Amino acid sequence: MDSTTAKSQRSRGVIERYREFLPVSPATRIVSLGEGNTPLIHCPQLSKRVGRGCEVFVKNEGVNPTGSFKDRGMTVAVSEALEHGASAVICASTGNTSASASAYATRAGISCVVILPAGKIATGKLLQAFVYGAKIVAIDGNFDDALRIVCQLGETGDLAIVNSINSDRIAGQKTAAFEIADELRDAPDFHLLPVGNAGNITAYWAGYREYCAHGRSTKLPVMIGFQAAGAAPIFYNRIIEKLETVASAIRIGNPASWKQARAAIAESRGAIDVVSDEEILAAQTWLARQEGIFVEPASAASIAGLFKCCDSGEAAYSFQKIPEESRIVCTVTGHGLKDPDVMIGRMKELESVPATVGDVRRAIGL
Ligand code: AN7
Repeated sequence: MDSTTAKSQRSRGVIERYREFLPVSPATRIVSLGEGNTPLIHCPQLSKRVGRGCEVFVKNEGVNPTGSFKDRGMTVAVSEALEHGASAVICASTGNTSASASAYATRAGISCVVILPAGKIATGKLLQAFVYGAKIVAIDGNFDDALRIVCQLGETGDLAIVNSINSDRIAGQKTAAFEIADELRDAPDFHLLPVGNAGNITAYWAGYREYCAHGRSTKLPVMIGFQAAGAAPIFYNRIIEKLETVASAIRIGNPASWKQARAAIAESRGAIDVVSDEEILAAQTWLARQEGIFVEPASAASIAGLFKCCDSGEAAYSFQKIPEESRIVCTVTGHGLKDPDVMIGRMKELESVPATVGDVRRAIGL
């Protein structure tokens, strides 16, 4: 590789792009897979659905190196872990954190341990941890049990926790807010996103505030978070032990960043709301078929949430009187191919036809 190629590779990734806002020093060896700089997609069909001249954009985090937003925080967390002498990282996960941690640990040349709720990890995500070579431990419990165990194991000299209780993770994830404000030349008016452990809503709000404080944007968005109805501790204001949702990524009953999420919602005059599994799956299909964006079920919670704000008198935040020409950003957090089982179940068995132009014409209906 010549030095120009090496340099252009190093210049990709969120740390290179937003170094001044991140907790890294000139001496930090950056562990990156070229995360961030994800598309902010203008969505005409979603905009029409909101009406009143509003514009809706989807921030497609599914195109990050391991297929989810977690990579933004992981580049910072693993780079810092390495700098502090860690020889391994550990995390609890509903799937995406473990996929990301496994990849970045490998990239750093250190090992990775992931603690997962048995039977509750989407196929593609479990496969990622396996292929990247993590040590995988499945427990008879949910994500909250896994995180409790990780916290009890604790940090030792050479084992670093890379869940979002690690502030480096939140710091890295703030860069999504920076990218949005840079691209729109200001913060949006509304920001909608799914909420599980509540690290991401915390990170976005911190990012928007920091950018505004530095004069890089002039306003702050209203933050609206969506939980799955069967896993909605923040909405119901109590720890949920019996969790039930098709959106396995956000199957979390006792979020680590609960207080910070509440603060983000209160300070931005936003809201937390719930969407049903049925609404989530309908939104997932709608987004794929109307806008060409295939996201995992948990990610479709932000789109289901947008529909609820538009249509339902029972929404925690109504768009019925939304100011005209508002700009709305929905984050979709993970790629659809990670968690395909429900949609595979809905796909009809394909029947083949003879390999002739005539038969194919008939099959198409020409
Ligand atoms: C696709 O991977 O918690 O509210 O362990 O994978 O910041 O937790 C994943 C969470 C939304 C929720 N969408 O974000 C994990 C994990 C997707 C996710 C969330 C997750 P947070």
